[in-house]
Amino acid sequence: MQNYRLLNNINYPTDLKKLNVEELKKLAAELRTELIDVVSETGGHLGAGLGVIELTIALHYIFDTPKDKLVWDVGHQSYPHKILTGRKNEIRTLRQGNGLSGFTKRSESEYDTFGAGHSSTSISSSLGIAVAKSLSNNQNNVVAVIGDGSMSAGMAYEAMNNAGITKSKLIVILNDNDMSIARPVGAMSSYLARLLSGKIYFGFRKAIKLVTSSFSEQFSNKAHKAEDFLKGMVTGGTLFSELGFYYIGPIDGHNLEALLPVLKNVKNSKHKGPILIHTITKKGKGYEPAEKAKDKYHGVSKFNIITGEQKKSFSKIPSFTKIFADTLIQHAEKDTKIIGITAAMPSGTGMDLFGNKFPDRMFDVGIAEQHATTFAAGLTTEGYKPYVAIYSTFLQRAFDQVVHDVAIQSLPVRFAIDRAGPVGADGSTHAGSFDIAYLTTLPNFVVMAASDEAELVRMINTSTIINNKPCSFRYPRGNGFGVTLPNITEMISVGKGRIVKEGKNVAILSLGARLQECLKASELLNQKGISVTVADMRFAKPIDQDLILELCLNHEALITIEEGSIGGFGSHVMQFLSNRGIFDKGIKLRSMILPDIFIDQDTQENIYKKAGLDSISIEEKVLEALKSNVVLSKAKSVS
Ligand SMILES: Cc1ncc(C[n+]2csc(CCOP(=O)(O)OP(=O)(O)O)c2C)c(N)n1
Repeated sequence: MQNYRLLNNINYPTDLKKLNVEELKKLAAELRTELIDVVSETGGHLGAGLGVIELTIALHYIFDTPKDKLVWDVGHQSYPHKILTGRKNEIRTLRQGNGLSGFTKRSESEYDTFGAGHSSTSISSSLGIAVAKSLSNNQNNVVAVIGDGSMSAGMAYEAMNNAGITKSKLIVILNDNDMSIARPVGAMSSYLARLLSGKIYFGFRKAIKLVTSSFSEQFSNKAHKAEDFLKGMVTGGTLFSELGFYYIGPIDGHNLEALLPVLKNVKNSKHKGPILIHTITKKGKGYEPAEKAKDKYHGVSKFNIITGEQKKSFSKIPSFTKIFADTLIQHAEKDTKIIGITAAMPSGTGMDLFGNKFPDRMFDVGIAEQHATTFAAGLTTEGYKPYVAIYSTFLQRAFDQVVHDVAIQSLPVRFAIDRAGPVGADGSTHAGSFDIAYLTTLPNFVVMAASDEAELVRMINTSTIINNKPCSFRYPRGNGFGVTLPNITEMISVGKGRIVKEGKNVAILSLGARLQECLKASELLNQKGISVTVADMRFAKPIDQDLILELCLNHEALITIEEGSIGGFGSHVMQFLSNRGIFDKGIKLRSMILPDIFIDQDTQENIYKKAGLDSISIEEKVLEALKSNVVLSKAKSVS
């Protein structure tokens, strides 16, 4: 850490409280410099944190954290909060193995009131905390900070709808930077923009000084005058007011002189019910390359502070995401019924590329995975072919929509499941661990997993002709393996796997992108005189029963492997074999899956090792399986 005049002496919020406003402003500058310096080394989320520097300082200055509860939505903007709450010296371990999480995490600090990673949970969790405090007559405040992008998700409205009728005091800060990861979309974002239209905002900035001196007293006396005054100035706050919130704003979220008195008054008020403070901030504030960037430096790799240039590991091999987008574009050129859908992740899913080509056929629905799914289901009923491109972890949000709106009606929604399996630095909240398990339980579904980018293309091709039921294909985060891509006419047979390497002793049934590791393991085993068959099973549903039976009959041991939790491909294979009575014949079966724990952030490679899904672990599993039989027969002979 650099030598900072103020920050060096700040370890906890109590240290902040010794400073005056001028010093807080200087501290904000130091904190900003430190944040830029840290993220230039670690990579991670930068723009959002830069936008809440003043807000973070103001909140910890005014409120009595951790007794007063502060809940950050998503948690990607919490790095400055971490620096001010006892984690300054560990901040450079962000997003690394055994280091700090890139999101808020209860086990990491008592200042992290509620863990996050997925968006739009903060109002619900804070309301729960606020109601609990009321029930136990605890007077401490509860503050949720939620971005305008995260306000696009249904959960935020469910929570506001409920908060509006409770008598518990809850403070919600709407951090409005007019950005999600990309530009925010939808009617809510237009509404917020209207609230800001020019003179109201600037008028308020000046007026706030006038208001706040008398505001405190009036506010605590139910604030009639102040409320009327504010409402008169900002008629646009009606939506929140109608929902039962006491609306205050918009306020310049970078102006400590405006923020501090408002927060103080709200803190001290005896208002019963929810209060919404609408702050306006700038994503990337104070760092020119971030302010100028299209995504405002939402998530960055390590970068050069002077130039802002990010140190992206250069690879000639395109990512799975890019190959998905390119392939879908090729199909969409021929088939005008193909539609692309993303839930606020246009660049992450490659849907931005699709949208550039087909602006009328790409829909960014906001952070609304549930809606994305049912919206797609609706499109299919009119003969369209929607592709919902979504990260595995975020599809979890839409499980009921997948079951109720898609699978039960057997509607041909295509799910392109990106970031399947371990994702690395984003940690357990973002790991794509469960999609195989939850999708394969559903009747009607075709569930595919690509072993490499060529297979991904074949699966996309095949999905275009699955017209009477839903299907999904999953692929991992990162670059492909550099294999030659097939033509977009090349299909695969539904429910059929393929043998990649033939052997005699052991069969490894691989589902998805661990195939290369299986092949490596087979080489290692060959050196030990064990001959291995490796199959790329392609389908988790329907499983290739014929191939599985055949491999069972011809091999001493059979190992399944997938980048997913229990309940997935391996479980289905075991279920099938047990029903066929295969266990009675003494075949040695093993399944390799993600372990039954949430694995914290680390490099993808380390996570594979920890999960036991790398080539060495596969080799060990095979040896153990073969040996176990020896142990078993020994035990038998002894008895
Ligand atoms: C359920 C869910 N979907 C998608 C995301 C990916 N995501 C992370 S931050 C973000 C944008 C949030 O925008 P906003 O709340 O305005 O915060 P800002 O980054 O602009 O400060 C998105 C879409 C997520 N975290 N959770």
